[in-house]
Amino acid sequence: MEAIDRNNLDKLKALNNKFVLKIVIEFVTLCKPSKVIVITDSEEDIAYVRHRAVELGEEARLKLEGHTIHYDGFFTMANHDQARDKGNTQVLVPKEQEYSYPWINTMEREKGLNEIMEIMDGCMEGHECVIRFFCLGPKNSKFSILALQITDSYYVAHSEDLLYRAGYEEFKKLNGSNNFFYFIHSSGNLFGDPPVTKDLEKRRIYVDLQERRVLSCFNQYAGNSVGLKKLALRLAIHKSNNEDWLAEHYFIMGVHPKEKNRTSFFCGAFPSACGKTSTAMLPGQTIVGDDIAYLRVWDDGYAHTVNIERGIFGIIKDVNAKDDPVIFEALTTPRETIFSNVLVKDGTPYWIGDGRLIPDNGINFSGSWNKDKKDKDGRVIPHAHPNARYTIGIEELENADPNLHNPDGVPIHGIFYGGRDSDTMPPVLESIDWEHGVFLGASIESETTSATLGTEGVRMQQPMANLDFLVVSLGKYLKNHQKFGKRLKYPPKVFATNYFLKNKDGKYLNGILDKLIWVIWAEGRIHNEFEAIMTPIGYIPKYNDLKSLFKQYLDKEYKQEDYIKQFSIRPNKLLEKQIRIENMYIKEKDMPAFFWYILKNQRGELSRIKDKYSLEEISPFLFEK
Ligand code: OXD
Ligand code: MN
Repeated sequence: MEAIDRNNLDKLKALNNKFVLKIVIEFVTLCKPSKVIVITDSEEDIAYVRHRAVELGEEARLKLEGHTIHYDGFFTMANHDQARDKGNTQVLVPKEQEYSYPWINTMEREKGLNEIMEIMDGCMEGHECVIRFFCLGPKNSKFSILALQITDSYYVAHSEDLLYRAGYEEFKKLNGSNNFFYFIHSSGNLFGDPPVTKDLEKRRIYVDLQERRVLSCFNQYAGNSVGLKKLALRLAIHKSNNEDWLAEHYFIMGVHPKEKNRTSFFCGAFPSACGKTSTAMLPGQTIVGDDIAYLRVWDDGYAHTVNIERGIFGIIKDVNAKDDPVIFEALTTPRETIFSNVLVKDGTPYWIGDGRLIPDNGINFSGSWNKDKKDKDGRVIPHAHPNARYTIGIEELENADPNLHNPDGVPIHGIFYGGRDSDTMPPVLESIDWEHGVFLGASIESETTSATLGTEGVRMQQPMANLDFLVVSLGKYLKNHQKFGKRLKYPPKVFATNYFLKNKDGKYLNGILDKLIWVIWAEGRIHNEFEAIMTPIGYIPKYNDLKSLFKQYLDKEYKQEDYIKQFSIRPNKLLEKQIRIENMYIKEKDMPAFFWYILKNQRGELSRIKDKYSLEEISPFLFEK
């Protein structure tokens, strides 16, 4: 270990943890970096990370103070490192389990480890390797899990400072135990200026449940490289499903209805790029988290939750002064912010849908760019990538909720499940009870987006928007949800939302800010303030309540004809959906019985109303008693 000097070694030794030392020795020996830098929680060490990210060219300074730009690898619009790589993400399992999870990429552990260790042999040659310590969740909290990150990317290390709580001092409190997750990441061979991953064909993300670690190499995109984000979510799902809590792809927000002097807390799961961050950021509300939450049964009878992060790695598309005023303001004023994969001209970042005039040329994720630029396959290169991102601390935002670091988390009153669904589900729907809520979450469908590699616009099942990260069988996962709710005296009310319903001409039936109304209506339902209409798929709002909420919150006249279009029940579309859901879940071996019971009942009810009305769309008024 000549790569580590005395000072850095002392920092490691001060932790008094032989497991940390063993991991560092194993991976430094394998990856062969030229130097090892250990980062503590000190201001000086953290400033060093920020400084090196720029000095090494992984980030470049922009015009506004604190703003930097980072680029991930790009060859063509179809071959790049600008999104999560689901295909090369594998869960390593014992041989006999390899084919038992129909929805999860699994690989035999020994085989996977041999393969990735070979790829990682020497992958950090000529690079510095940074050792980082973080705390997933607030400090001194029952929820939290410590995490060790080893990476040769200062961009990854810097992003983690914005996104997670420092944990070097917390590691000391472990008293030598191995009760932590760990992540090894390398960008692999780099080329160009800025330096990006060259050999994308060697990109691998292997989740080793047995050792509570994830090995990730030959990539830079944060969804693949930042261990504490989606890689830790996978480890947490494994742990929580073998214990008695939940690890979810949830935002957490405080909802503050006007003139009521109260706050209700909601979680929400939406597949990537389906309105998750913008729901958590709705004007007038507060944000606790926008991506990942741990939930526990609390002794006040509620489920409590914490944001395991303290920052946002958000999609920067259609963020403009009108539709996303809070984020737009934060991103256009000086503060520590990393932009990735956007267009830069004269030190100013531009992204898709920012409401500004797009410059004709500049630097973007494809290098030097002009508006006619095409890739090798003849595909037009947009000025910014549709999955371009910003990384920022939540406390930088004026709507940060004061409970962000509360070790007890916040009580959850409601949960939203939403997808990108152009023709099936109404904009908001309330479940009948907890189990029906689990069913609603389990039956989210969504059209694919640019947040993952592959074709966009394909309808996919997205249970709890967590399928990409599942490492246990869906049946086990749903049973864990069911049991969790049963243990609560006050289970949250569950709502399904759909912001993407379209008319026959492909035009959206809702305005971007209308989601505020669905959220406020749901909050009112928690407090028994609105009546609702029972339909075969759950409760929907009454027209008059929405009409006054639209007026009060958006100063908008909500027309009855719009309500009818949005909230009509579509029996044929819904019956088709039921078949798709059945086809998916039938492949699972250990499904909970309640799921099939609800599916069967709904199918019966939908067939009944289909025969009764013989209509493609049944007006909500026909369900009103
Ligand atoms: C994300 C994602 O970045 O889910 O949050 O892809
Ligand atoms: Mn996410």
